[in-house]
Amino acid sequence: MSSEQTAIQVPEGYRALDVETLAPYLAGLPALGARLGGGADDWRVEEVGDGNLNLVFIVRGPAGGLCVKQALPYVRLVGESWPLPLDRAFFEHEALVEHGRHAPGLTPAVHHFDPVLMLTVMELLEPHIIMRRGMIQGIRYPRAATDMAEYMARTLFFTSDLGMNAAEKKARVALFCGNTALCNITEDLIFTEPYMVHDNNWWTSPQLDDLAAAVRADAELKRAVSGLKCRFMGNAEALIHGDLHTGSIMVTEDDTRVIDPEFAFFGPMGFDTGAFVGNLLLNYFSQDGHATEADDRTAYRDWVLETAEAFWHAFAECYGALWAGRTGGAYPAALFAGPEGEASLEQARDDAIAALLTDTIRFGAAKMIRRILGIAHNIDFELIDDPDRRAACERPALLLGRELLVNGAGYRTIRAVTDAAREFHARAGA
Ligand code: SR1
Ligand code: MG
Repeated sequence: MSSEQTAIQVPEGYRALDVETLAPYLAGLPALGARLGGGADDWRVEEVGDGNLNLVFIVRGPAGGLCVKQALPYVRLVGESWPLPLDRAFFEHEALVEHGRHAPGLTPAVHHFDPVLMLTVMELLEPHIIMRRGMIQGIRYPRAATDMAEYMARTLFFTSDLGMNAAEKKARVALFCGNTALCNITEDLIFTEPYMVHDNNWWTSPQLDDLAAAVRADAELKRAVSGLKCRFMGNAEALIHGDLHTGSIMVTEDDTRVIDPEFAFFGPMGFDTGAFVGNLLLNYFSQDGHATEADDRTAYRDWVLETAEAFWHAFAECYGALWAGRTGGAYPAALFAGPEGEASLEQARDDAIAALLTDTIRFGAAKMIRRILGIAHNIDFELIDDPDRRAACERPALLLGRELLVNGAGYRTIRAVTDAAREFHARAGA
């Protein structure tokens, strides 16, 4: 637990629900009851949360289903010894609604928010599964790259100073500044703890002891990650999701929905784009650990990198097109009139997208490192039972993370990044 975290007061009326008490609660909300059909006795409730923080219930009735997510006043992964404010559910609901407005069809529909119980009732996404779980099984998602590109281009553009009125944006920045506890988790768990001796850290040991020690002794890397942390803390560019790994995406082969924006605040756009790319790279390196005699996963590994490339190209195109259509207060049309002005504006847009690629690469790299050395790991690696086999996958991922975090500015295209992944993978197998 961080020194900044203190005991949390639970507001009057708050109680954590369970499989017995959720149905009577929903029965008191007729609009939700109607979606389920029948009465409380007809509803089946399961608790299915497998994330680090919250309770998640699925409720099914004769007419349909619902998903209910409730914040617990502590970190579920650790227990009551790590208190966590319930108001993250408020920020999550705000972000879900706002992102849903900007990226229609790419988030779950929200049916209800309870500000006392800190729970949100949403559309039950079926037959969707968590993208990370599908990728571990080697399932391809043909729409994921372009859907995620559209989600990020639209949510980031329309909540930035390009797409939003200045006064309105400042009011939203002020509101989301309240999500300090979750920002603090990111600041500690991603940008600080993996680079020092800390009780929260763990890794595949003893196989990766040498790399963990090398990271702690790496002054250049620590300088780079601290600079990045400073950008995370001080750059209120857009309303970011804040935890956009492949566990926050639900998919079928023809539908994509982004869930769980409880870490949302106004931060650097590259933190979201980087989360997605960094987690694709982690999955790429994990594939050898899931290979079988029937499928060595070579073709799937290629698909994962092609997805990262397709994502970035589609993102740059969609974000660039939005910029061309509406530049808001930051680049006033009056300053860019005529053919020369238009060319100059195009240059500004290309420069901004190039800078965003650098942020994407470096934030993505920080996310790779934290998932191997920090407190919260990815099942992409954790489901590889044999620790030698797991470490053999994690080692090149960690080395690439270090390279991209320190030298990310030198990678001018997404293809340069995926080529580096291929090279680090090949070198590890040699
Ligand atoms: C203690 S919470 C650890 C992680 O879980 C969430 O998914 C975020 O990634 C956070 O950093
Ligand atoms: Mg989450």
